Amino acid sequence: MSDNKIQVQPPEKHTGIKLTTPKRVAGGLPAITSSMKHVYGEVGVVAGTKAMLNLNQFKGFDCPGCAWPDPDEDRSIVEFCENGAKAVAEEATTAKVDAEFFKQYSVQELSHWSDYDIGKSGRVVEPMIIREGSSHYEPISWQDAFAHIAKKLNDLSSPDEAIFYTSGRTSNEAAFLYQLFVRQYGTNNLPDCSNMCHESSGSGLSETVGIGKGSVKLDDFYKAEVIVIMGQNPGTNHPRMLTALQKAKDNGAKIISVNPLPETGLMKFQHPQNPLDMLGSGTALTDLFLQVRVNGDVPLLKAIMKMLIAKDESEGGVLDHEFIKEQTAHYEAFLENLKNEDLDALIAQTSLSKADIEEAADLLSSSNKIIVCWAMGLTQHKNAVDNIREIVNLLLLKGSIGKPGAGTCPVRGHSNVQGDRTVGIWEKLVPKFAEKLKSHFNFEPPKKDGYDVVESIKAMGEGRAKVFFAMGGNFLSATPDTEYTAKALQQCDLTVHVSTKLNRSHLVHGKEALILPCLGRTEQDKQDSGNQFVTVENSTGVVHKSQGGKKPVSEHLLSEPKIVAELAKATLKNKTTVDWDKLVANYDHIRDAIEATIDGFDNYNQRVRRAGGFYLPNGAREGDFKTDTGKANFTINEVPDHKLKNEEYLMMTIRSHDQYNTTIYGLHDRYRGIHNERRIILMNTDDMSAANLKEKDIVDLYSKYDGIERSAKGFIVVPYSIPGRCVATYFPEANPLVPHNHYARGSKTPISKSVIISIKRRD
Ligand SMILES: Nc1nc2c(c(=O)[nH]1)N[C@H]1C(S)=C(S)[C@@H](COP(=O)(O)OP(=O)(O)OC[C@H]3O[C@@H](n4cnc5c(=O)[nH]c(N)nc54)[C@H](O)[C@@H]3O)O[C@H]1N2
Ligand SMILES: Nc1nc2c(c(=O)[nH]1)N[C@H]1C(S)=C(S)[C@@H](COP(=O)(O)OP(=O)(O)OC[C@H]3O[C@@H](n4cnc5c(=O)[nH]c(N)nc54)[C@H](O)[C@@H]3O)O[C@H]1N2
Ligand SMILES: [Mo]
Repeated sequence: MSDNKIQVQPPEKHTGIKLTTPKRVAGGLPAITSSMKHVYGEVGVVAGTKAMLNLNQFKGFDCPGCAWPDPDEDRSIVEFCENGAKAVAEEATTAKVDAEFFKQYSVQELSHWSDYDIGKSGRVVEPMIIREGSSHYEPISWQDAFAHIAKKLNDLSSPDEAIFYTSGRTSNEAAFLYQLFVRQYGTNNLPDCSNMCHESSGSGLSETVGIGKGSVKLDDFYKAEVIVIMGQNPGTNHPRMLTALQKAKDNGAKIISVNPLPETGLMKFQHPQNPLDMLGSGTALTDLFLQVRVNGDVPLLKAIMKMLIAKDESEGGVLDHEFIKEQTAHYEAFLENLKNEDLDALIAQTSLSKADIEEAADLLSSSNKIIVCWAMGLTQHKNAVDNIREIVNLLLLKGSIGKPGAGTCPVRGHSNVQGDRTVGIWEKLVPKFAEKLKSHFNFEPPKKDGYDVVESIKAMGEGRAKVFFAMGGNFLSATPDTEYTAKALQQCDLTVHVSTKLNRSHLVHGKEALILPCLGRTEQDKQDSGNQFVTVENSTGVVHKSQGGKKPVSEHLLSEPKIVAELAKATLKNKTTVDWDKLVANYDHIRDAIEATIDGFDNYNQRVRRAGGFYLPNGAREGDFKTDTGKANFTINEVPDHKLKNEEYLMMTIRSHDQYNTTIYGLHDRYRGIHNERRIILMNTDDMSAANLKEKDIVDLYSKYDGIERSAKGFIVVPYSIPGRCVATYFPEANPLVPHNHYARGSKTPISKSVIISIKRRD
């Protein structure tokens, strides 16, 4: 029996590491075998095939994997990927977490399981409660669960003592109802996973081009001349993007990849659903790989822009002067600042050679249709917002925004993270939306900004917040500073999770805790008026339908909108001005309410019933920049300086090929050649020799911010191609090292991709 403390981080157990040479080609037959193993292993052959054929088809459900767009028309019969298959298998599993399960295992015992084993335990199939002082969850009826939560909420001395988190799988309908309930209850405490994800993109883009979303459509990829992919590992995290990149290449586009790691998917790709492609050795996707050091992107972009400007001055024809003059602001100040930067000093900050950067500048100088894509490698640093603003500077110099084949593409994570924000999940309440809510629903929404993720952690840690409610997600393991966040959650009077599956946040809980089990994407959702569908928004601003066809895994599950409506009724009673029963009986009514309160949803119910859905308006896409100047803004951004001491390294926390955020599908990082182990640290071989470390040595990791030493122990050293003084570990194992009070300027996203750490070998 393990010790009797609750284990708040993934336990320090080793699972038998095996290393192979990293893969050169992504996709291909191994991707098919791997998906099939996951689906058929979890759900059986017939159910598995049916589920897969429904995925991302016009009439089926939206893949719960990522937010990459589907083709507007002509979808192939199997528009899914290996990791989408794993996401479906994870949800469609036939294993069940029920009253018997919780009777058998105490929370303390479960907390010593690995995240992989916790996930494998199956779907939660009935509402559960753990009462104060108890060691086990026990069943509770839905009615009692809602009454219990309502009482706690109503007993608080202020609604601001409650926090309502959202993860990004929640549909538009559920998210809209949820924020409506929370605002009628009286707070804007609506942190979401976006705070840890693309918040920096939203901040950087809103300020510079007037909309916090990307400007490109899928079709723009097929018209682009150069596609730059920065800080993103699409082979693992957005595999369907590789198909688009392959098509872009067939049309003549060049691809530049900017990444500290030579990620397999970016290098070569075999389309797993294209038999002809399987015979060859795959398409080489990347034309130019820039192995930048961690957080070296601002100096790299500045160096490229300096080269472009110099070339324009000597030869002409490189910059789009007409665009700059007509459509942008603050160019002169930007130019002056950039001219004062020293090129060699910039290059030295990137760990790249001058020749490599010149090659990038050459590719860019001769093209006018450029798309820049990015993901977490850019958004999770102290200067993350600067990263995004610097990308915009580059695109503006080239006039590469607001026209076909060009623009910004922050590739979103969770399948509806973008939609949740569109329909009002935000700790800030935009005045125009507040007015619409007020006039449509006849109540006074709270004005004060609420807590985002890091402020929520602090508020709970300092006893200012006492009830934590989560619509999906795994707050404990996804947020930084695991030990601190665990204490913060444990201090709460009540923690509640609306979840499909068990995770560590259910085990590291408040004085009391509830799990409210909900339907998943793949399942039928039947309400009073009949079967319902929900809607979601992808990375390119397309709103479309999603409808599951599977029989729910248990008759006790409720849909997320139903859970919100029942909780709202129990909490607000006759104080509410909303007819919750009507809204939830037929989701068309929720969509009507969205249409009435949020721009861009005209004829929502009609348009979303068309195959493929509809595009939301996007000013930047049309060259209409809704900023403070009415133009696209150039900005000035500092070069970061981490001042690493001798024994220090810059650590990025990344995803393996076998996980979905905190959900661990398996223990293999197939493309990187790391098998059967997650507690690893990727290191450059020169750094290893300098630190006297060998392959497979076991080390403890420490970070020190604000005088506090944080640690994560028992990581196995893996030699890898990565720039000097940079290291990589997996999230969530390394989250205890990420300080909660260090975050991006302007977006408050935790610095999960540039944590300064030291490494000590175990003797
Ligand atoms: N299968 C699967 N799919 C997913 C997810 C998943 O966990 N599994 N998660 C979903 C979510 S929520 C999200 S947000 C996305 C995440 O998608 P990604 O952003 O691709 O995920 P990460 O693994 O965090 O990868 C970050 C990449 O950035 C690189 N990088 C790190 N630091 C830097 C830097 O300073 N500069 C540059 N240029 N590169 C850097 C890393 O080497 C890595 O390749 O994927 C979504 N899709
Ligand atoms: N160190 C480090 N930390 C990070 C990151 C990083 O790169 N490095 N990435 C950050 C990013 S980009 C993100 S988006 C966050 C992710 O943060 P979260 O979104 O909070 O975490 P997930 O692991 O995606 O949540 C998984 C849980 O969601 C529940 N779930 C799954 N499907 C459904 C559903 O349909 N409905 C409901 N109600 N519940 C469901 C299941 O119980 C599952 O256990 O993590 C962030 N944390
Ligand atoms: Mo994310």
